[in-house]
Amino acid sequence: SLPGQVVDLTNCAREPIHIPGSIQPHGVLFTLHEPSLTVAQVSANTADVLGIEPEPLLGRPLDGLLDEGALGLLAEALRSERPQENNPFPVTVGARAFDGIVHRHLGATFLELEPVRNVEEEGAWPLQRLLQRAISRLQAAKSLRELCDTATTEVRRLTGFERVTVYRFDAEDNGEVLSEDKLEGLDAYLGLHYPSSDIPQQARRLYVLNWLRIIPDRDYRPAPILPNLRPDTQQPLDLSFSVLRSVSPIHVEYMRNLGLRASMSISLVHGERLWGLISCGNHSSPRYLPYALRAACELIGRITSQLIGVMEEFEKLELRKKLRGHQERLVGAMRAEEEEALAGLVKPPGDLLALAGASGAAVFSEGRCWTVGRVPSGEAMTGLVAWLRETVKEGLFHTKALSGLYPPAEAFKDVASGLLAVSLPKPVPDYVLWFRPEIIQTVNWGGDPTKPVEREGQELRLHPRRSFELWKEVVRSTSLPWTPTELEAAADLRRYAIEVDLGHQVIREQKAV
Ligand code: BLA
Repeated sequence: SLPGQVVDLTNCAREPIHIPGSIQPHGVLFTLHEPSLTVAQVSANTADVLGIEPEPLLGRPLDGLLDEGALGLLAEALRSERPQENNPFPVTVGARAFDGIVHRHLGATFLELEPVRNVEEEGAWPLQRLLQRAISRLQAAKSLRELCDTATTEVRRLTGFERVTVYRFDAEDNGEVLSEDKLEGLDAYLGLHYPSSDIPQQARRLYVLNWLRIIPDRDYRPAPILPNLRPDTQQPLDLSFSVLRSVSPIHVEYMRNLGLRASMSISLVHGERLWGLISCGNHSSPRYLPYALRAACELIGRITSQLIGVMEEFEKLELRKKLRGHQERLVGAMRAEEEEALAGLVKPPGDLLALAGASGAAVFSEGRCWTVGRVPSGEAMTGLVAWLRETVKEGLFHTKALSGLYPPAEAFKDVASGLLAVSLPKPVPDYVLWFRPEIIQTVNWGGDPTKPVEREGQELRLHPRRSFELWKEVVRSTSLPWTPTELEAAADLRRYAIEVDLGHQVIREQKAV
């Protein structure tokens, strides 16, 4: 937690989660001086895990503590630029077997030891065959949805977690559960939305650097690091890449309220951005996964991330192709008009709405108005057009939160929280308007948010259903955003409309002569 300060819901984003000063106690952590490999810092739980008190270890060399083989492997790993590429390596201390996990960060050398556990679910092995199968299935996916569904089922098969989901973050970092694979009988989270505050910014930044974190048992007692500050720098030890890093107490409270005993999440990264998470949870019991299995999950995360980029590009191209079809029919219809080109836009059924993914549209031309789909009342639209003529000078205007700019729109947010408008340069400009309803009415309620919540009050303050309510507040009077592809299609239509209109004008002038 923050030195001298209580972390609460208002200062989450300031909690320095990379320097908690402690670890989760299912393993032990050492930092080492190089090249002597003497112990600089050690976690306080060595007696529980290794059977040796921590204080006497400080300043001591590792030989005599680790077996010869492990010392050799450690030294060899540390000769490389990226010692972590050698993880895990076998270590024995006394008669106990451990996974040795090494890395360097900011001038500190870390050695973490996790006890080798007998994996009770033998079904999780053999790892290589499962991984092969997962990767070929991911690569065979034909859409973003199929890719995410495959990632959830394959990670669940590999890890045995009771629930695995893919969360996707939108442009504002609000999350949506896109895919889910779970034990029968658990509440469904599929389709539920969460506000960005559920995963604060510093955690997102960390998750872009370190792609996997696991909390095997939420009810752990953190083991402090001794001494608390690095002997060489007198600074807190940065645990960004430690596999045992102690997690935020706020997040632990969240898990408790969720009835979640263990969790693990794998980053999905697109460019420099946290695109989403493969999020795993266990309700009924703690869940320890060996390093090798976590590394396999991380690999699935990396391949999925790569394929997400490919799928999104592909889906954008497909959409563009589809929009071009709508555009061609609309331009044809405008050309076919004798008088007002714009009147043609409402003739081919569906095309005008589909062009912008809108639920309603209106065409204002020479003082007349045509509409398709769900639109505000005539009076409301007249007011809106008057406001546009007054305030908006660009040829293309769009917003996903109209009432924030034009307060009267609050009255018709059900129909038009989002507005996309193109104007045609005339003495009195003509308009084509597209409308989108408030987002709340367009999301798919996979998780049935109308279901009554069992617990009330304090207990619920960090509950996902509470988050869902919060998210609904965040997105009040807001529509889904207009995508760059849709905006491009509207701008293209505007150019064609001007062109066709000019053609009509020339014909009219010729007739007049
Ligand atoms: C981290 N929050 C997380 C993580 C998830 C969530 C998946 C990643 C860590 C992990 O794998 O457990 C959110 N988990 C969810 C959601 C669901 C779920 C939405 O299962 C839905 C079903 N969290 C809050 C608030 C704060 C907060 C209000 O809800 C801050 C005030 C903090 N969440 C928080 C912090 C972390 C976190 C600090 C980082 C934990 C860490 O890595 O140390």
